[in-house]
Amino acid sequence: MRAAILLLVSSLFLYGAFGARNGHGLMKDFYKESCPNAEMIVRNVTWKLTAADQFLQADLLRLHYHDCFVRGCDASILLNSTKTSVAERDQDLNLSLDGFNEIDEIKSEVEKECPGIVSCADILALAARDSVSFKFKRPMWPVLTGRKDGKISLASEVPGNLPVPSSDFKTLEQLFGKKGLNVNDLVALSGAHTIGHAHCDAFINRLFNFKGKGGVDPTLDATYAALLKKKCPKHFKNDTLVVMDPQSSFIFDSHYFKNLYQNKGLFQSDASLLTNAKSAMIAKLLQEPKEFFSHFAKSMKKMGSIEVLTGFEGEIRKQCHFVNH
Ligand code: HEM
Ligand SMILES: *[C@@H]1O[C@H](CO)[C@@H](O)[C@H](O)[C@H]1NC(C)=O
Ligand SMILES: *[C@@H]1O[C@H](CO)[C@@H](O)[C@H](O)[C@H]1NC(C)=O
Ligand SMILES: *[C@@H]1O[C@H](CO)[C@@H](O)[C@H](O)[C@H]1NC(C)=O
Ligand SMILES: CC(=O)N[C@H]1CO[C@H](CO)[C@@H](O)[C@@H]1O
Repeated sequence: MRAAILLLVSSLFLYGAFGARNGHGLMKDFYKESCPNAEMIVRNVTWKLTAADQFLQADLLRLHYHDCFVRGCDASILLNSTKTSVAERDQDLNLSLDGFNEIDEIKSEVEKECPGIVSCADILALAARDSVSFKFKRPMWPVLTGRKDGKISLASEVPGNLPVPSSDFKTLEQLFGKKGLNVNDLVALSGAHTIGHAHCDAFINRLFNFKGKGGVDPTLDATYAALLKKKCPKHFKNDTLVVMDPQSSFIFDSHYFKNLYQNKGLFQSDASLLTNAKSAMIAKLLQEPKEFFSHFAKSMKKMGSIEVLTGFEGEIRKQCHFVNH
């Protein structure tokens, strides 16, 4: 008895200390027997949708990231608010999330072939990978499967788990650390900002009255800052979109890190990667496309394993927006 308690205590300790829950029970091609075409259906539908909408790869990649950082990769980001509880996706920070309808479309194609077998969390992880991979016609990172869907989604769990764009390096390091991700992962995954767009409110604090001193963030390139001010004046329109990687915002490449080194990282969180010697060194290395792709792949595999539900945990949702009855 005493030994059992000791074992329990020490394994709890190990779990806590090393985030051992991350990825337990995931495997390659989990649906090989139960739904052999699942991954191909997800890929085919995702590619069709991506061909029709060049914004989709960024939408899905971001959705997967937001899912994983709050309550693990359990598709909690896809759940709608209910009468009694406000869901993650309806937290202020998240109002700009998109891609939900596309996930529904992919899910319904998979359900046609194998009802009740493939989780929304796996579909989201696969679709994010496949959408970014569309132009390359090969998978840009490995996605293990076997995730189950969670039943809880709380807006109140977003702050403190998801970094905000004004986060400094220490905060980012800490928030990523809580998820079992290190500085290598932080830098590589920040490279996701090589695609996509942002709203003015995410960086307006850098343009006017930065830290209450009345001016522009001195770490932001002055010419670029002037351009941003034109797009996002003090009284900006809340639907203005700004590209995050100016020359190639639809192209998944290592250009983000070149921009970063020209002091054109859009958010303080981006710029902060140059404020630490180690992360700055990694960011320099990742300017090289080959290095970026291989680091990104490794880190995405880790991110996709954060606090996953597997085995008898969770459920396979019938509809990604709602828990089963
Ligand atoms: C390091 C901490 C991070 C912060 C503070 C951050 C913050 C943000 C913010 C503020 C936006 C703009 C949202 C908007 O205004 O509409 C954004 C966009 C985006 N983020 Fe991040 N992010 C971080 C890490 C990541 C990671 C790890 C990924 C994925 C692996 C990611 C993927 C994206 C993508 C693809 C977009 C573009 C979305 C679109 O165009 O629809 N971000 N991020
Ligand atoms: C997916 O697309 C490929 C290429 O177009 C096709 O050969 C294959 O039959 C499709 N598979 C499924 C399951 O939709
Ligand atoms: C879920 O909520 C979103 C945003 O409030 C809404 O647009 C959507 O129609 C809802 N989805 C379903 C299936 O009810
Ligand atoms: C943007 O501003 C308009 C007009 O002020 C408002 O009606 C709308 O709800 C805002 N949209 C968001 C997403 O905040
Ligand atoms: C649409 C939009 O951007 N909504 C909110 C997103 O998060 C920021 C930061 O918390 C809010 O200021 C926005 O109102």
